[in-house]
Amino acid sequence: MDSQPAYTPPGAKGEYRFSFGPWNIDEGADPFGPPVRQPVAMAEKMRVCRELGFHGMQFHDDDAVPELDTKSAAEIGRQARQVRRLLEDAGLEAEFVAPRLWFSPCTIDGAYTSNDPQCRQYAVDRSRTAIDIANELGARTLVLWLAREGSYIRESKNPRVEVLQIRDAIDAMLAHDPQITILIEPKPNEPVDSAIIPTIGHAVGLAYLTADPARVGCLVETAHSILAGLDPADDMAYGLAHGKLRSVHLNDQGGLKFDQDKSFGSYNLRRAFNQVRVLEEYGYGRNGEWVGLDVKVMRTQKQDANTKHLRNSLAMFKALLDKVVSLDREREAELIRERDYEELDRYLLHHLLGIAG
Ligand code: 3MF
Ligand code: MG
Repeated sequence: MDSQPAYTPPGAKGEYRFSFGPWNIDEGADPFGPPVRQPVAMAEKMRVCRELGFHGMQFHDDDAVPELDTKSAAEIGRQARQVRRLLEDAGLEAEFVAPRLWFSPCTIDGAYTSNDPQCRQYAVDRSRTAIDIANELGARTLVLWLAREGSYIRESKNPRVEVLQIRDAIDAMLAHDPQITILIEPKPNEPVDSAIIPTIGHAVGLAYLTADPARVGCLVETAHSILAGLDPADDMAYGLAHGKLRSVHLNDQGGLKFDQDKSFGSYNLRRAFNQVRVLEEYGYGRNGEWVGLDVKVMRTQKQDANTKHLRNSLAMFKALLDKVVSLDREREAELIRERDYEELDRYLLHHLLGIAG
């Protein structure tokens, strides 16, 4: 990309649009125990979305049209239009649609990279349907979380072939709709042992392999970067440097364990500050990019307290944005010139703690 957005001068705080997905208000089941809360209807999730100050929702294809594999194209279109009306009534937009390619019996061993050609075909057909649903919802973006693209044992698949299979699948999606933008959401593991596109570097590289790289970008999720042992702010910067960071899933993660999707800033405020900083300084959001919060309700929350993680994460983003804007840049630059990183470290921590001096 030859046109990098300008560095934003301190004080010029950006405006952001925030979103989350219906799965972010869930019933609390985990692999070791059943649901602990009642399901919340889609219209109620939308009402909460608006009330909490979010601007849009994200969807899996079957969040919008449940059990879509059993439905005709006409029926899928009709149900998607109903969801569009619900969104409009709530004063919300749809950010993206993501094909849920990890539930079907056809995708047990992967979707685009399954060893069974019929299953690969299912995955591409389902992705095309997800694009049709996106169009009905007014979303211009398809997100690919490549959940099962990889292996449980390395010898079961050919890794070079896998990369090209995903490229071919993306090319088929680009050809299906000349307007759609496709974002790759990498994650290094879970559910597979070893994902074939584990990091943002892999996702950006894959974008350049496709037939229309300008329409293929990436989505950085905080927890996924941390699971890869990387710094989420650096991953965002890498995507920004390539002009390919088109969405984010902010949350937090306490190191190398199961994917936690904790509230934004919950584990590491400084790491969260650096994410807000890199977005704000490089004009993220000024071209319509959304700030998504992919955060999970703690299983311990009671029914009537099941949206506080969303409220808290949004408030944390805004609080850290104030910290970004009020950072003393001259002082920081002076400490960098002096190579006094011990003092810079102290200044940043005191700034985050609100300690003067
Ligand atoms: C998995 C995720 C997913 C994706 C979602 C949309 C449950 O770790 O983060 O959220 O974000 O499927 O792509
Ligand atoms: Mg996510």
